[in-house]
Amino acid sequence: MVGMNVDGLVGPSHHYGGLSPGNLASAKNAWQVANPKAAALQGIAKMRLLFDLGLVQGVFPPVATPHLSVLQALGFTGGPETMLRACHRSNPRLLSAVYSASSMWMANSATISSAHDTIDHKIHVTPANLQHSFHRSLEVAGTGRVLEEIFADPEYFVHHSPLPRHADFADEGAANYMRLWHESSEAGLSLYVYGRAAGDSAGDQPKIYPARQSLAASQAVARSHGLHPDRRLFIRQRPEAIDAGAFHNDVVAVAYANVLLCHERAFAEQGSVRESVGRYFASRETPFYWLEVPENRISLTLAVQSYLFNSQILPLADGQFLLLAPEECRESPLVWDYLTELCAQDNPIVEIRAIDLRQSMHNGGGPACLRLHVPLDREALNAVHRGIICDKSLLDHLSQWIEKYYRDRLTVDDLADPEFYRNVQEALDKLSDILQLGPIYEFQRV
Ligand code: SUG
Repeated sequence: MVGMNVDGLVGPSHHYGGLSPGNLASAKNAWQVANPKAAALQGIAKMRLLFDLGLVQGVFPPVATPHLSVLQALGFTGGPETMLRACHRSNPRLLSAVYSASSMWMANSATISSAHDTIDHKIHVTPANLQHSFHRSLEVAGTGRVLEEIFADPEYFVHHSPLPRHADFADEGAANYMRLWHESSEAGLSLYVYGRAAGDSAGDQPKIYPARQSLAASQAVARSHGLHPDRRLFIRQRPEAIDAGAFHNDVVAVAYANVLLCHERAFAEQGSVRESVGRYFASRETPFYWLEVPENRISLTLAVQSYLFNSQILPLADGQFLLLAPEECRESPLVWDYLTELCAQDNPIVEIRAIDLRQSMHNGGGPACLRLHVPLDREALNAVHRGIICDKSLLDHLSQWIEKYYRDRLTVDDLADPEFYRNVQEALDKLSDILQLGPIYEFQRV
């Protein structure tokens, strides 16, 4: 199993719209000045780091913004520039939503199941419906189209439609999905984490912020992917964690191979989750590391501020792992000391590094949010569209493209600028060439 990470390229319209209630960073930075150029270059630096580590790294183009068809559907008329100006005057929040660059957070784009876990031995892909937030729901069609284009070979990949768009089936993709496995066996254990379920009592639900992922959605994804029933678990996220700002599971837990690093208050029935996972690995006589961070060392509040659990766990040689944490973890002595201790203990994590992703972090997106992990072996990897697989030359090319087209200052008000609109289209048109993807954008087809 080689596995690959696909990172969302930050789009040229990256800005701070304050569009995500329950996401504390998004609310705090609402309407601040963003720097799309720095945001995109920070993303490239992360991809470069993984490539330099010898890992397979892919890049995923941003969904085209603005979503003009949405403005039309909402009654705006005239040419693009007229509609954008009118929308800015009457409803700037809507303008922010149709221009949101939120497709960068690839962890939310889809849930992908390994061919080693599915009954037909194919890799199954379901784009998340992201129906919880309006601006994110606009990503779905564009993302799904490109996923089909990149993972096109039916010999290896099966694509499903997003789940029906209703709160009962609210799906936020791999941000609430973890796969555990051990190198000695190809099969894995799938953990689906949800925030709410039909028939919930008041005590099951968070009191301040909304729970996004529904149990019915997670069950539907597992069912349609044909996951072996004895190798999946549905786990309730702790409502208290959601109220502390963990709007996705990947803000309080991260897993890779046979390591699960989580906060003490990540899951509602934490003890029984630990037991079930432990039993799974014990029955296969393979080692498993449950690394639980106690509240008295790092509070839920600090976990959300530092985004410690949004780190990426990456394989090094000899079965050892590197933890790639956001820079905010290094800035907190409590968090950094804890991580340093963790590295010295008996577990496969032997190194920590911090990375500056501040532009994305200010909208609530850390290292793990920016990537979608795709479990695949060498043969399936050979079937992936080559144009998106990073090497030095592609990363250099993308950096030059960003330098040329991206602004270093963008506010919600700037989104009404007609020149900005033309500039974004030109940039995206060029990007589809760089990634050898053909006309993936609607505006390229009309
Ligand atoms: O859905 N932020 C995203 C952040 C997603 C992070 N992803 C994971 N945890 N996997 C969200 O809340 C903010 C956009 C704005 O406010 O402009 C936003 O959509």
